[in-house]
Amino acid sequence: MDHLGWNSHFRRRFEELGDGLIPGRIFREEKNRYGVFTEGGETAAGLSGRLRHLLSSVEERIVVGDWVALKPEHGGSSLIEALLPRRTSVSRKLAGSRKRRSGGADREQVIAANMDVIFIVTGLDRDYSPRRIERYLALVWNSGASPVVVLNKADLCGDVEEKLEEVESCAVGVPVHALSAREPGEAEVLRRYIPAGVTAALLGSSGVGKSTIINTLLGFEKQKVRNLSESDGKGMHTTTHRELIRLPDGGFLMDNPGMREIQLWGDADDLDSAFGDIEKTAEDCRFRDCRHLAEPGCAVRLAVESGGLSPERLASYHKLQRELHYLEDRQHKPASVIERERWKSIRKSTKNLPEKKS
Ligand SMILES: Nc1nc2c(ncn2[C@@H]2O[C@H](COP(=O)(O)OP(=O)(O)OP(=O)(O)O)[C@@H](O)[C@H]2O)c(=O)[nH]1
Ligand SMILES: [Mg+2]
Ligand SMILES: [Zn+2]
Repeated sequence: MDHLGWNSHFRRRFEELGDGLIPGRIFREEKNRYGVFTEGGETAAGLSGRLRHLLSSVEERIVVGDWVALKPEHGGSSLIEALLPRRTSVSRKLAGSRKRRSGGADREQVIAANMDVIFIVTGLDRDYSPRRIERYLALVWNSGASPVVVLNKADLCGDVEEKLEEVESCAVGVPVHALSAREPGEAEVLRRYIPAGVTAALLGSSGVGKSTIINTLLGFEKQKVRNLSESDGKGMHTTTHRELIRLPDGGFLMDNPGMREIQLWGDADDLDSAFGDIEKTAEDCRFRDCRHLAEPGCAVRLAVESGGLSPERLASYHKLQRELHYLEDRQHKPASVIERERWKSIRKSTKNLPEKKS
């Protein structure tokens, strides 16, 4: 099962569970029915009553990419009895609503689990925005996966080199590729990030070409792609489901519906990774806790004045920092603690499953 992304991390956790279970990986989710890859092939599965109860009490759900433990049932389908701890997870913030039972608090929504690589896809047409790329980068650093920036639709852009340089300066240390997804020869550079055993997700606004990238790498039209005639259909999502797609001789690529807005869920450390250049410059600020606003001896603002750092990038940093500080106040527990606590009760619950009749 190594080609599915199975490794010693998941195996160890799986072995802590009760008997009679088999491991599987979620590749599709549709209204509480799941498509799962197992060693023996694909199976359809639903949640066991226990697990549904357990997950709803911690406001968690199973998502595409998750590793689970299944109990095979008569007739070929299975019940999901446990969710294995995630190695990485992509989360965004669902704004609290007063109408919700949660009492108006913001909530975390996990949209993908156990991704190794995340392609942040932007179009080099009207979609292009370095500020949005920065938000995506903060989101990806928070997930634990490695980001790769894809500037698609290079054929529609007159100054690709300039854009590449601009993005490289705000995505420090992150690979950036400009290409046209419809050209097989150009999309090819992405394949090296998705060898067998690796799982990658494509994130970006609607219409940037995520599904096109998948089709080109596959060599056939598996995913529905927006028609040219509809290409002005604002707010229209062509892809409506999250799904893992296997590349021949390679790993998995997850297609996603376009994201309308990126609300961050994370902490200040993720921001530091996304703004490594600012953090580095900040080492020369006079005050250790300099916020780079109006403090004397601020090296970051000096860099802006001397043209070494763009004022927009600093503004973006401040804006994201405000959002994250706000979130940190509201989060009671770090994600790792929640993951640990959930695992404890999941593991316990599989120990007293009814004995399998043989
Ligand atoms: N000119 C040009 N058009 C492209 C390129 N890549 C994709 N497109 C077009 O852009 C449109 C949108 O592509 P999709 O692949 O459907 O975009 P998506 O990101 O999957 O969109 P959603 O599924 O709605 O999130 C289609 O008409 C594609 O043919 C490219 O490199 N150059
Ligand atoms: Mg799509
Ligand atoms: Zn400073």
